[in-house]
Amino acid sequence: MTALAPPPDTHARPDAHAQVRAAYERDGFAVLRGVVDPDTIAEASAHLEWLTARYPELSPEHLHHPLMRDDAFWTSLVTDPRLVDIAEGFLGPDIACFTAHYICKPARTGMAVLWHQDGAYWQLDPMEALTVWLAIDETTAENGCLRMLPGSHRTPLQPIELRSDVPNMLCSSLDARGIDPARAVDITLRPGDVSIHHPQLIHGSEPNRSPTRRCGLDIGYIRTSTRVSNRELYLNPVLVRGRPVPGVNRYRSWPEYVEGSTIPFRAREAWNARARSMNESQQFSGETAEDVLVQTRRMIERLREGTVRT
Ligand SMILES: O=C(O)CCC(=O)C(=O)O
Repeated sequence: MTALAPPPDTHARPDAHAQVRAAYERDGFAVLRGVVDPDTIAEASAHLEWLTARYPELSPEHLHHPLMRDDAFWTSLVTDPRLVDIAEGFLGPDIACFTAHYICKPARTGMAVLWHQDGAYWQLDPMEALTVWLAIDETTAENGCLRMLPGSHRTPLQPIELRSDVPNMLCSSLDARGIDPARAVDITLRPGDVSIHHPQLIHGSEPNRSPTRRCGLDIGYIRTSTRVSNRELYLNPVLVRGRPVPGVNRYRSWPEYVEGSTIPFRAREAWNARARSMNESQQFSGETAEDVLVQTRRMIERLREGTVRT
């Protein structure tokens, strides 16, 4: 399926950052190997199973961030310094997370994600953002790994078209008539690897045709100077590092671990100390009390209607 050479790999080498940067600037994406340790990935996998058992009415491709609004494990993952360091390399020292969701494609039935540019679904001003995709499972061409079109990040944002002719997670795509799929690169990852991409990069993924699950955590980081305007769709973002810019966004506090509100992860006590210290150092706003399932269903409904940008 893949015609081009695989994406450049980077490990924790002294020149890794320069290589990642060069790949990102040239292609609009890059791959970083072995970013997150196996024990944390095993916890993320347990978290995913916990969420799917808790919300059996949701398709596992749609485990969106409202479900994890008050979830200490999830917040510990999106604020994990190994991931935030990557974001800092592109966005600078003041960073927030405005969205993150597990995209889990079950064996044999997992849906495709049609060609799209992330920025077309976001209302960010300015569009200073980076997508960080953390592999929870191994990803392969057979199980529906990400596919990127190198250099397509230089394409302006294209309109979204509703698509119901094939099962697909976003219920939409850009006009794909000019796209040659043979030019796409398969992003094959091991658990704990990360791929990053630009908000204008054209990418997608095939259905899962394999006997194994394919899951990743798809995280959107922004500079704190970027305003998140789509208030019906996004919650108050999470400040993950540095300082907020006054008057731009309101941030929600870091949730402490409470039994039953997430999985009992190993670092929960250290996390609670970190969360308390963060919450004391900032003036965070309270989050809406709306039911998390209602918020999630609204997100899915708006994807179906194609009203994600209004
Ligand atoms: O996980 C997938 O297959 C698609 C993810 C995606 O489109 C994204 O990270 O922007």
